[in-house]
Amino acid sequence: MLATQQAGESTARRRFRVVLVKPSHYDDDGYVIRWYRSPMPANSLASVYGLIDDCTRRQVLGPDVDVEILAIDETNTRVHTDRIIAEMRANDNFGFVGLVGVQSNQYPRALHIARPLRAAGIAVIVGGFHVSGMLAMFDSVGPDLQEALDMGVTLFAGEAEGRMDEVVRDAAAGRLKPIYNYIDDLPALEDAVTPFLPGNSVRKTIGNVTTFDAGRGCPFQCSFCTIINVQGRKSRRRSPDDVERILRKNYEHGIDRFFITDDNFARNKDWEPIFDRIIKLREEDGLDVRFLIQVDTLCHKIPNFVAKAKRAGVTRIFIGLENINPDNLLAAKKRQNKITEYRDMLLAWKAAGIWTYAGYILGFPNDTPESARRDIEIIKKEMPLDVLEFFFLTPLPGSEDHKALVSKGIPLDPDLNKYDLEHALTPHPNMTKAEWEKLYRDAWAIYYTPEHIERILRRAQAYGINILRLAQIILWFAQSLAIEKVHPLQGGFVRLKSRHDRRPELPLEPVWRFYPALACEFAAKHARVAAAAWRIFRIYRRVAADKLVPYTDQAMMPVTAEDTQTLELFTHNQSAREAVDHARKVKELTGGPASSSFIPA
Ligand code: B12
Ligand code: SF4
Repeated sequence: MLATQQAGESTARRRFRVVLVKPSHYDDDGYVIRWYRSPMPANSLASVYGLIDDCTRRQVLGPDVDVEILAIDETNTRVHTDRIIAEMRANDNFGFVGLVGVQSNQYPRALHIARPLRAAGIAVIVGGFHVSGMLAMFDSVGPDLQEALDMGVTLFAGEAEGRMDEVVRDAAAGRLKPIYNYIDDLPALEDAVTPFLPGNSVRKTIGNVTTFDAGRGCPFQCSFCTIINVQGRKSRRRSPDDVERILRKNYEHGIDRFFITDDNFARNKDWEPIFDRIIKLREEDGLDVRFLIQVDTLCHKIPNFVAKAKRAGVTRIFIGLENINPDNLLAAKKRQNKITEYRDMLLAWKAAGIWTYAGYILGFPNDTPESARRDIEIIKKEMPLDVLEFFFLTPLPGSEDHKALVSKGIPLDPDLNKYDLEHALTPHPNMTKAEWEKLYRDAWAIYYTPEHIERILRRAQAYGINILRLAQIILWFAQSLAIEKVHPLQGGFVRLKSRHDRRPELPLEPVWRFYPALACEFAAKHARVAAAAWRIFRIYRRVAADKLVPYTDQAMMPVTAEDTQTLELFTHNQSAREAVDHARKVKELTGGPASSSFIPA
């Protein structure tokens, strides 16, 4: 975990200590969410580590200063502020603590980590989506950013590529500014320093997977999205050479599975040269690398995109499906999501033998508990999707929705810890808060029934997908909320809790209560996981035994003109019917592929 700047011989050598912490956040009982193993290394942490490591190698503090970097991901490692203070003190506080990639839900935890450090006189810098999102959308700092400034914490908004030298030098000279704001000056990423984390950090994650961003920015305008306001709408990307460097470096260390974190890789302007380079690495140089990428619902219309993704080793895609009600999509300015394209798109990926994950947002203005339940049933029956995950519609700081609500003075939940897409935070026109929360809990159970899990596995087997691996992922997604009470994306392997790592607003539980409760919880959870795993394994065995029996169902049927009359996806409400009419008109006017192939002209 230590990167040391090697410099020439000198008796007056100094050591500049940088401690990078990627904070976690608190669960609903107030305990820090931490695991024995988290699913994968954090790209934000790797990016910032890589940038400081680069400063180190270029000796930006001069040849007489060694720079040590320690990276801590709180989702898999306990943050001991007392130890950080002791080590910094032993070094005359020559260094800083960077709170890295801090999301809104992690901001309260980040400030709790910062407070004792600041009291000990240690320089602290906080960066990430909360600071960037707030400074992107508002002219003045709100109360939460002000709280950090009052503590003497430095805020960093925007991206650090090309800016880290200044920050490191200012920190070393003891003259950090209160705010570094680069939000309106986003750096190019070609030849930018690539993300990197040392082996000790990576080993605290499950398996041989890591993350990197091949690009940033998305051209669309979804009103709930923070990315476009923080990372912009223009595609900025790493070069194919950069991507090859990242892949080779990881491959040498046994890491061959990657989550490319671009929010929309289909709109990375260099998706094709990047895929071409990866195809070369796989087909000519023998690197068996595989990928999960995020794409939009029109990606299948980009010539060659799906075919090259397949050859480049993409085995899974994540799609922001969000909703099947066109009124809701329109309300969220998600105009690129056309329900008339959904089946075409999913079938294109399926034909390539690629798994599909999709996100579904609950709580759009037209949703009611009944309509959302019906929509999930329609998806199960008519769309060949593997993994579906649910979120609350959330006004995330940095989004247009958040800004609009704040400007209108609509009451928002003041607890940033809840801005994790897993809480109901605003009043809803058609649901009480309790109904909305119940809908969120029910949605997982409605989708992941034993019958539907069997159907997903049968479909996958028919498309030649590895169903044992898929069954494991289904176990994770189906049980995470029920057993661990967190979204699967926040999950990990074996939950760890420390009595002292509780929100300061909540009381410290006595030893006699905390530890017995923890032991019971541990035993009960693992019994439930074992039972759920056994149930899913039995389904898997049943499906695997029928390997040679042909399987098909409604969702797998090729798209036809009759679909518009027969499928509930297109007939379940007025706005769905109107979307079909609209697609038909576009096809008549353009005579071409502006809408789905199944709409008769
Ligand atoms: C990959 C990813 C994940 C992965 C994480 C994998 C991984 N470990 O990397 C997974 C799928 C697990 C995940 C989960 C979640 N995520 Co996420 N995720 C992302 C995504 C797509 C990319 C993150 C990234 O790598 N960005 C690129 C880095 C380089 O950017 P950055 O973090 O801003 O860092 C730069 C600057 O901010 C600055 N900087 C940052 N820190 C520091 C520190 C210092 C000292 C300095 C000088 C500079 C600096 O320099 C960096 C380099 O330029 C982002 C969207 C996005 N485009 O960023 C969402 C995003 C960060 N996630 C988000 C959310 C809400 C979540 C979840 C809460 C969802 C859920 N309920 O499960 C969980 C939380 C889990 C957790 N413990 O973090 C939101 C946060 C929004 C907000 N305002 O808070 C985002 C923005 C997406 C969205 N919906 O808007 N996520
Ligand atoms: S498609 Fe995704 S990344 Fe792009 S604007 Fe919409 S939500 Fe944001």
